[in-house]
Amino acid sequence: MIEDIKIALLGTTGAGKTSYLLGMYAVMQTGVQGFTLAAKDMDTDLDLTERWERLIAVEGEDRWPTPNAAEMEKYSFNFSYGFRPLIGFEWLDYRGLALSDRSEEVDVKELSDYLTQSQCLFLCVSGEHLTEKLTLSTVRQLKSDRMNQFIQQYVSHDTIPSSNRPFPIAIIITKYDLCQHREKQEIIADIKKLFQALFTPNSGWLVMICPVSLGKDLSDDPHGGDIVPVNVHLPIVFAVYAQLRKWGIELKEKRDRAGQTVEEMKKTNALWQLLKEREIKSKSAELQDCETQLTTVEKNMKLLAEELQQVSLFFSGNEVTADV
Ligand SMILES: Nc1nc2c(ncn2[C@@H]2O[C@H](COP(=O)(O)OP(=O)(O)OP(=O)(O)O)[C@@H](O)[C@H]2O)c(=O)[nH]1
Ligand SMILES: [Mg+2]
Repeated sequence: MIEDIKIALLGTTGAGKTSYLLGMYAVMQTGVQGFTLAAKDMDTDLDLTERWERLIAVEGEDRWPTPNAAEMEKYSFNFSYGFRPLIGFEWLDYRGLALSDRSEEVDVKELSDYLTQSQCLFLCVSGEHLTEKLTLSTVRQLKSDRMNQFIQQYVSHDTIPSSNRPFPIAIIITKYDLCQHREKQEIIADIKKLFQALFTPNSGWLVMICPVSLGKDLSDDPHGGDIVPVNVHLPIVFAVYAQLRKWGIELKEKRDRAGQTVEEMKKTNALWQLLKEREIKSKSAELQDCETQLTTVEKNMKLLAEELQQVSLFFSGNEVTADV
């Protein structure tokens, strides 16, 4: 099992971060294609479920979560296939206003620390500000410039992404019900303008653009319509896929190195080989081990990639499809 991945979510206040977390958890608790999510802590599980039930059952303003207060809420989840844990991850929910605050505020500091340690980033942009063609005020409403600044400052600080070390970012268009009257391609073009740096050649960013919504009819009345989550599982599937992909690249490099060493050892004379027998054996075992792990990684990647066929994926600015 791989170490836990940290996912950071950037989005201004009201972008729908907490609502998204609740919806995503509810859907993934039941599972999609055998993939499930469970909070590592049983009480957290109950808490998230209760808050979700309120969102479905209650009508009016009260159904929605209250805006986050200054303290950070950290969640730990297990992502499993057929109840076999594949990967664990950590999720931070915080008050979106922190995006606009000065860096000496405690939670701004905590957020930036978390960002430097994250392996995957989710950007939340709300569909309520994408109902018409992009203007200058869109940038202000979404705080997209602020998000770009956070990415530059903290995310690509220690880990500059590259072709061999891609960094995954999911741009989540929350409340998509509010802008779905527009052509999807038009919205994607707007997103690419807002976050230009993430779509530049050779930059190493692996970017998914994913519309999500908690309901189809909420556009008429967000306090009265039925809650029917759409696409909420895809960003998580993407995060796990990207992590396995990265792990696959590392395993291949390790395998190739071990393979080369074994080849070289076998080229030496017989006496030397006899002396080095144990070393050759252990290297061969390492090689075998890499192959086995790689097979498992690729099998899981294939399952996840199937789910990702319907979303727009870009690597260093080029549109790509999820493959193994
Ligand atoms: N139409 C529609 N409205 C939504 C949807 N999801 C959330 N909302 C609305 O967006 C509001 C804000 O959502 P939150 O999840 O509290 O936003 P947040 O990003 O957590 O905000 P902070 O905690 O202040 O950072 C909610 O009160 C709802 O009115 C959705 O899928 N569709
Ligand atoms: Mg919130």
